[in-house]
Amino acid sequence: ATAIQRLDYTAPAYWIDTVDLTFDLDPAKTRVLNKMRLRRNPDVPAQPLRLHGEELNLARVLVNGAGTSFKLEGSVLVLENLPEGAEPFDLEIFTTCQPAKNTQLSGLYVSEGTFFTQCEAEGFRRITYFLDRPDVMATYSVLLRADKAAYPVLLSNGNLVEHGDLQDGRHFARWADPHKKPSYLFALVAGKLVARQQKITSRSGNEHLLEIYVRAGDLGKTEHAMNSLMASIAWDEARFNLPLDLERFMIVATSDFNMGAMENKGLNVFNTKYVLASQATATDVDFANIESVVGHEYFHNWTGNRVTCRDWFQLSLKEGLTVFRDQEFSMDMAGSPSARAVKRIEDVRVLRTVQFPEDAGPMAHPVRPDSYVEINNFYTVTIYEKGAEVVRMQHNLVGREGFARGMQRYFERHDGQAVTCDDFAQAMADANPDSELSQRLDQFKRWYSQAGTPRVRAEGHHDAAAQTYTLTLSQSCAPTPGQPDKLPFVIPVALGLVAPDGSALPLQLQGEAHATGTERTVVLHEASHTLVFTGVAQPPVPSLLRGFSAPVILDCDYTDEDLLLLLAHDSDPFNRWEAGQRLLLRIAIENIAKGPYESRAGGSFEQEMLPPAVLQALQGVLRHPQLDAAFKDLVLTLPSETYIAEQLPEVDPQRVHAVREALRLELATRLRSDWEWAFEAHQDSGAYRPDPVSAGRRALAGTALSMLCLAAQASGDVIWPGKAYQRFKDAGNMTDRFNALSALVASHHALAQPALERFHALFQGDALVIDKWFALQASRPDHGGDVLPAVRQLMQHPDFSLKNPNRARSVIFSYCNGNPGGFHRADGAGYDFWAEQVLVLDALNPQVAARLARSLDRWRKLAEPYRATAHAALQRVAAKGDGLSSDVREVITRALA
Ligand code: B3K
Ligand code: ZN
Repeated sequence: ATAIQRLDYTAPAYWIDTVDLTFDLDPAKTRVLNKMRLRRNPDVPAQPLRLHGEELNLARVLVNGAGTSFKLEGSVLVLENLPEGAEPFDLEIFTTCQPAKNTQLSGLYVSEGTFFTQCEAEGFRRITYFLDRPDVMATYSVLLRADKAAYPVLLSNGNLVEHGDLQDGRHFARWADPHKKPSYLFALVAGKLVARQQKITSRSGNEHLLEIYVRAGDLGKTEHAMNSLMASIAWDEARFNLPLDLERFMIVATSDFNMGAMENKGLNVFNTKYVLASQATATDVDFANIESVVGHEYFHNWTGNRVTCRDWFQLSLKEGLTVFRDQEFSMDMAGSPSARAVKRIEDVRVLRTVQFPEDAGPMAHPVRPDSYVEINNFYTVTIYEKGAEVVRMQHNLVGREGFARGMQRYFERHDGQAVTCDDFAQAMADANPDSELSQRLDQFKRWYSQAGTPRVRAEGHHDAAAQTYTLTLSQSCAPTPGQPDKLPFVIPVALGLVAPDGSALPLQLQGEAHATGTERTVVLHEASHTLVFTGVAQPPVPSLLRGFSAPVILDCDYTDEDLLLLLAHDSDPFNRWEAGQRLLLRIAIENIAKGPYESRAGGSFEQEMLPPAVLQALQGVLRHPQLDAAFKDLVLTLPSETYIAEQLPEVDPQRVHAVREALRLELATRLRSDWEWAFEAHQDSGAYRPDPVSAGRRALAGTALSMLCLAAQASGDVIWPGKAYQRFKDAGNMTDRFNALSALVASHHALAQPALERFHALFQGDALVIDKWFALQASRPDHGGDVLPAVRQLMQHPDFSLKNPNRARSVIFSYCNGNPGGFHRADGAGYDFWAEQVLVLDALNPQVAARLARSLDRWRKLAEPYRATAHAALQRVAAKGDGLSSDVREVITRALA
């Protein structure tokens, strides 16, 4: 497979105006008749038509009703003798495919007896020969025929125009989609499903039918998804003036799905994980994820479907923008400023623990990549989450109203088109001509073209005599593969100054007539820039990058006292949390540097690591009368092993694990009575509701319980594990039940085993809950290498299956990606397991295998012996050579490059 280059883009040589598809659905052999109306693109030199196809059996090709000559060049169908001139012509292609054998879950496949499709990015070519590229937009009509008893429900995009019975127990349905669309948005579903239906009237007075299709027993778990869908529709109309443009909007859930969900026009297909929820089976986090994913897919209806991508290099045009929209939706739904801040912290945590490492590793790529081998490898946190940050910076530079104007301009210009990231930024700038975005647009667009995480260094100096505070901000960005030199970015830095007494200082820059406000955004666009604040009597502590105003790493030589001041007083909740994280990170790093823990007495940390002032500050947050429970929970959660590891030049993962575990234990024991208080004070008696406030209370109570079990395990106390077991048995909702189970499992208490058995018996047959059961065991804190054998054991369990992506992820990914202490073993056995699983999965499902292949991205940072064994494992996978999918090969090749 050769790399595709962004700059090689050329317009298609043909346009496809209409597509008329007839499916005779049969799991073993489905027949597909594809009648298209095409015309030559007059702007492109005349050339043969080259259609993509994959794993298809070609039976017939007709041009204007007559047979024609054709060639197959690998997977490409080449037609040379097409009618000349500008007149449209008809092309009819008849193929068959084998959905039951499709384990890749791309194209047309069968899941639990029901047909589903997944076409993004290049799955449509596994259904029929086509110009399978997003800039070819056509009008589709689809006729589905199938056995009526086995497949009573027949769905495709758009409106149902006709349906009825056929001979031999078969029936049919004809669907017509009024909107032009690229092939990646095509979908069909056929099987035994039932629907929750909801009629709504939009603000403009139009009626719509909303439907959520699931398996018969799951109907009771669709209420939250339906509420989320209605809320999404109302939100997009209210905030962006974007209405639902369909009479009928359907969501269908399947338990076999490669990712979260898919925004097919009018027929979204979802992983059951992001649809099904009930108080008894889903956690608060599940409820929140459902709201966010339902929103995300719905928002694609405008940002992605009405305006789509010209080519796949522009993927972030729709993904970054739609993630930004779903983040804003969740924040608006959360309501209070502090609940918004909690959501922001959670989003930034994902960005920094997953995207920053990606941007510093072998798979680093710009938000708009320049080349790829396999596009499926580029559905990354960089395209999605960093892309959303790039949109968020534009939002912050033009303001909320200005951003809404820019969106309006974007749709006025590009509705119905396939466009580029440049087009979006241009519309945003043009709608806000006086903004800093418009003035520095070309430079701002480096966020799309340059990979890597910029670092901003801040240095402050207080001059007591002059009463000035001088702050110098400078930026740099390390080289990434293929990009040795970086030019300066446009970096909005939201900042304030905190006085020693904790108050916010009014801000006045030298040359300004008077002070205005206590917070402002400085736009750093040079390599270095110096600000002089006047009227500053005492040395302040700068609060920088408030709300995480840009996706950068901030280096600032804060003292512990500075950080304690910010943790106690910063008016910006994000930076308040950040100050606490910096303190904890610093303590972790210092102790990691102190040398191998094995060499210390008894292999344990006898010395206390948390200075009294830090402990007191954390206690102050925990006991604070005003702060939200959700925020407290975030402050009291240590930086993850992955995040700590990223800050180190060379990583000994076992040392990181040992130090973090020891810190957790110390936090548990030294704040024991505070945790007891926290647990008791956050018990809810009322009816279960997954809103952010009560979810936050449950989260904090859950953390408290796990701390108390941890402390109990160290002291031999039996009260708290007993309480946890009781809570596990009696809990009225999955959040409390699962938190209690996790507390027992994570503390390695003897009650964990009976609790796990009971849990399994209770939820047998509920796949999503059984996934949690597997994941919990594969991600539990490692003790002396005990997780890997447990993982191998779990894979022997009758409920385990490699073919179901959710189940494979719950065990293998939870271990390889979610459990650094268990995975990075000095004997290399974790890496051996990884190599084994990548190879086995690759034969079944390359997309899932390629995700797993990313677990060793950061192997070069590892200390010996980890580095050498990881390298050997990578080479073992690479040795498969042509036996690998192009997906896995691209990831491994980059890792070894
Ligand atoms: N657009 C899909 C992702 C498709 C992934 C293809 N490998 C889901 C989403 O981002 O909404
Ligand atoms: Zn998306």
